[in-house]
Order: sequence, then C-alpha cells, then structure tokens
Amino acid sequence: MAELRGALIGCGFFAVNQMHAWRDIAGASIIAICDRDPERLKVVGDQFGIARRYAAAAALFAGERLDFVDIATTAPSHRPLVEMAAQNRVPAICQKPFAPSLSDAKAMVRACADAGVPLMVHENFRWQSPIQAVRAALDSGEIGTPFFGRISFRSAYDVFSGQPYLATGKRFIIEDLGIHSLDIARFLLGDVSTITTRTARINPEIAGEDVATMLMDHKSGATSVVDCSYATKLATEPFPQTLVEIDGSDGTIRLEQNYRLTVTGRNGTAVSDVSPPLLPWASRPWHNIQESVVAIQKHWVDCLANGTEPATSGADNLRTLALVEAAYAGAASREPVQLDALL
Ligand code: NAD
Ligand code: 89Y
Repeated sequence: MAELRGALIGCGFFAVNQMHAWRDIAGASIIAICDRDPERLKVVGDQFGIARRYAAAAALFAGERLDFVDIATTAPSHRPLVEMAAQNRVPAICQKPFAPSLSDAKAMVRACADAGVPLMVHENFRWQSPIQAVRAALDSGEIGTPFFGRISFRSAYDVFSGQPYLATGKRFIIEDLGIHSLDIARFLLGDVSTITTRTARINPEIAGEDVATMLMDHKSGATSVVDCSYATKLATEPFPQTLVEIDGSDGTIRLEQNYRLTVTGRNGTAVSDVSPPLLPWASRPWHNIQESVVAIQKHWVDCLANGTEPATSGADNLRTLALVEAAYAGAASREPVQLDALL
C-alpha cells in the first residue's frame, strides 16, 4: 500500500509527541503542518524537517492532497476543523476533549458520516500498555464476571507549566484528565447508565475543579468509582499512572503504582511488571502516555488500510463525552444523571 499522506494541524505542547510517533509508524507520514502561531510552526517544522507549512487550515486543505489530517489543537477549534476536513473529504483524527459540548460533538460525527469519512478521537489512555494488560486479564476469564471497578488518577504533578490554559478554564480535571479515566471505565466495564459526581477545587490559583469523584452504574450491572485529583501530594508522585482495581466473581485485578499488576483468580495469583517501554524519543514520566500515542496512531493507519471503524471513533467517543457532560451536570445538581437521555 502507498504511504498515507497526513497533515498535522496544531503544533503545540502535545503535538510534538504525535509527530515523533508518526515517524515511528510505517505506512503513514506527515507531509505538511499547520499552526496559526508562526513560532510554533517554525519550531515543529524545523524539528521534524517539514517544509510545507500553513498558517491557516483552509489554505492547507486547498494546497495539499491529503489522506488524513491529525488535529492537535485545543477543544474550541475542533468543530470547525473537523467540519472542514469533512467538507474536503479528508479522514480526521481529533484530539480529546472531542468538543466543548456534546451537541458540537454530535454535529461533528454527523458531518463526517454524511461525507463518508472516518473520524477517530485521539483518546489514547485506553491504549497504554498497562491498561491493555488489565483488559487482557479480564478477557482471559481468570477473575470471572466483574462486579466492581475503581479507576483512579491522583497526583500533584504541575501540569500547568506545560499547559497553562488548564489553569484558566471554568472546567478542569473532568474535561482534561477525568475524560481519560471515564473512557478507561467504559473500556473495561462497558457503557454506563447513571453517574453521580462530586467535585472540589483545592488549588486556589486555578479556575476549575481539580478533584472529582464519580460513582457509575454500568449497563452490565457492575458498579465503578472513577476518582481523579491534581491536589494529591503523595510520597512518590505517580503521574501519569492510572491505577485500577477490579473485583470479579472469581478473583481480582490490581494495577498498582509502578506498573505492578496482580491478578488473583481461578489459577492462583500472578504478579507482573507491566511497565511501558521507554521509547527512544520519550521522557519519564510521560513515557506511558507517549507509548500510547504510537499505539493509537498505528491503530488509525490499520483502520484506514482495512476499512474498519477505530475503537475510539467519533461515534464511540460521544459516550465518553456524554459522561463528562453528565458529570458536570450532576456535580452542579448533586443528583444522579441518566446517560441515555443525553445520547
Ligand atoms: P497547545 O495550546 O500547546 O497547542 C495547540 C496549538 O494549536 C497551538 O500552537 C495553537 O496555536 C494551535 N491552534 C489552535 N487553534 C488553531 C487553528 N484553528 N488553526 C491552527 N492552529 C491552531 O495545546 P496542547 O497542550 O498541545 O493541547 C492540544 C490538545 O491536546 C488539547 O485538546 C489537549 O487536551 C490535548 N492533550 C492530549 C493529551 C493526551 O494524552 N491525549 C495530552 C495533553 C494534551
Ligand atoms: O491534558 C492532559 C492529558 O490529556 O493527559 C495528561 C494531561 O497532559 C494533563 O492533565
């Protein structure tokens, strides 16, 4: 198959990981980049040797023949950029959070479906190798039928220095980080019928909530707790590890700090180290996330080659974004929120 010609829109903080990952992936390469900030365009263009540079996405679509576009801007620009990709019949990857609102996201899914172009949300946390190892343990049947889960992300890592916009939005941890934890809960325990949420802001220097605790009923009958915090000072800083507990009819799964996985089930107890590899371009502690970027982008290339729907397609991600919307609504009302009513 001929190499896919991709373009990256948005050359900011996180896009550098995506550019490194594209260089590691056979079958696709980035042939053009776009950013409205000339400084970022120059930094990323020079670092990755990309000569074809655009200040505006409309000029990029007009000037290039593309097999896909990788949108790595922040949420406010996602809808216009995805709709522009759809108008130009170019398959699109869109960073999380998919959109500022569920109604925007639904319109984006509709635009791509009407144009017949694939759409994947770059929801990469479920692609982290420790999370895939938990999924594999569930699939092995070792713990039987899961009835309880806890997906936990608690840290005091300074995310604001690299991503200053995170300190200024009315919404913070659920929309930025909890969105990944909610997606992992769906990935491991299936879709959700009801969510109950409590939030708090501990850091007085930011505008949004930095602590959230969510209790969910899954359609399978399982219950889960998804908890996240950027106000939790621990002896050993775990960023950016997601810790997982799952209890099943025949055993348990524990993914603990330092990537230690313990599965207790029908065949006894097995403890393994599921640390992600440190890719040559990666840096600790981000290597866990960085490896998952390669995995999700490879998945996109495979899906385009095989004509299959990405695991985190736009349509799938509506269910994760609905959890975000429901969590904020429930935190405000202090009432449980039904998911089906939003979808
Ligand atoms: P950033 O602000 O550093 O970079 C965004 C870039 O997009 C900027 O350079 C900006 O000039 C450019 N841009 C914005 N609108 C544009 C437009 N219409 N046309 C062209 N360029 C435009 O942001 P970031 O921290 O890199 O985050 C980008 C996205 O990645 C966010 O949605 C964030 O939530 C997400 N993110 C995801 C992960 C993950 O693990 N999946 C990790 C960090 C950030
Ligand atoms: O933006 C966030 C994400 O998606 O992963 C971690 C992060 O960079 C900070 O919370």
